[in-house]
Amino acid sequence: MRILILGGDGFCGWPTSLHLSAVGHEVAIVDNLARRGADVELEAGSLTPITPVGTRLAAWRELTGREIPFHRLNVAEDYRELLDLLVDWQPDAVVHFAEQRAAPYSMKSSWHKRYTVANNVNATHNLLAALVEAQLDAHVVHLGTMGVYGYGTAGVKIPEGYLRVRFDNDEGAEVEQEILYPVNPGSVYHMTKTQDQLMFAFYNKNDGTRVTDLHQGIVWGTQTAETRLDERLINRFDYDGDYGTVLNRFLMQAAIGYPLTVHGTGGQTRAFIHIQDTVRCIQLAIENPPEPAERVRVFNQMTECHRVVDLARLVAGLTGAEIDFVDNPRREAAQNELYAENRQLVDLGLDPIRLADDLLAEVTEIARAYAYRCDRAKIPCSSKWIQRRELAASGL
Ligand code: NAD
Ligand code: USQ
Repeated sequence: MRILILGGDGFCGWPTSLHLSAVGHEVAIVDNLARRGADVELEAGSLTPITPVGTRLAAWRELTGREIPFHRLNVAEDYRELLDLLVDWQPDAVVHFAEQRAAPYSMKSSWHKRYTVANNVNATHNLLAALVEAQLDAHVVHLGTMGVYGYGTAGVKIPEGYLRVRFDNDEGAEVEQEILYPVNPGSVYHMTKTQDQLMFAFYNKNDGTRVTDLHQGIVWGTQTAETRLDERLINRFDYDGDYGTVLNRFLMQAAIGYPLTVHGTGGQTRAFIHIQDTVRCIQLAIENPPEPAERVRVFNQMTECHRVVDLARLVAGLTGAEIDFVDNPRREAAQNELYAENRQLVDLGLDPIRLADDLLAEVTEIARAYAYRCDRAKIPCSSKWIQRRELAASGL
């Protein structure tokens, strides 16, 4: 298949591009390098030494003989270029990673909030409008988030996208319907993902656009079978307070002897998936597209749920690291239960990688190998959900 990867230079997009190319698909990447720009803005780069896009792609060509064309364009702004590319290249599927994905970054200031909304909402809408204008029936595979549901549970597993509800109509008869699961975003970033859902539902209903929305949990790990082939292909490893995610941060903190930064009590429960499973799930979604006129498919792309404090204890047990319970910079429940359904991807053939597998050790080894690149000053989370001025005004 011909597969266009929007955001193909990022943490999930790069290994996905290589994996799809390795299994024989024809792949092209679109990226505006905004993520590399954020490294410059935040003065905090990837722990691993990622090479420039041209070097990455040349290394892949040299190792495998496979070409991956690269198009530098802003999906949220360069509509005409995106449309021309879709018309010229005629992809069978478009994988959409091209959004600002860090919750703390999205809460840093009003500029960051506005940038995240403008970038994410316009990127998704431009893609949908361009597919219609190009009269292209490409399957859109979007990276959404488990965070659209919020992290609560009504005592049942969170279903995959839709909730069956029963209510009495005006005549008193019981009516049953399936609705999109009610959204409950916890940051401006997560809010943009709930808006993406509405756009997919509308274009699917109005234009028959075929969409699979992958509600992904927190991705951990860094390397995949393909990125391991050569150091020039190495994947990024975010550890800073804005882009670093919790388990990779703990593994990296342990590797450099920095106490593990548990926010609050650590009672927050979240869903997780290893990066190797991410690329496999995307392959499964692409190779099993929705039928024409099928409603938006939603898969929960996660393999297990853990409490933050349990992850800290696990890493501390493996490495001897200390745990530091720090004030929580976010506004989130101090503790929650989380159970989520993930049957559809398992039924399609996903064999989940578990935390118990030896990949925790691999991540620790990578973190140790590149520990000299870490700037310890960038580790604390400085982005606060409620700024001091707002906090005083609200009396919280
Ligand atoms: P990332 O920031 O590493 O990659 C995103 C890529 O998209 C970057 O290379 C960036 O330059 C590019 N991009 C952003 N806006 C763009 C635009 N307007 N035009 C062109 N390119 C643009 O993020 P990631 O971790 O790879 O996440 C990819 C997707 O997966 C995101 O949509 C995110 O919401 C979702 N996701 C990520 C995680 C995770 O733990 N990393 C978990 C769940 C969901
Ligand atoms: N946390 C800590 N200590 C840290 C960092 C985080 O205790 O040093 C806590 C946070 O307070 C939060 C939890 O760990 O309760 C998860 O935080 P995170 O930064 O690992 O993940 P999150 O902000 O939820 O975002 C990440 C990705 C995002 C994706 C989301 C999936 O950056 O793109 O959408 O995971 S999910 O969490 O399922 O919504």
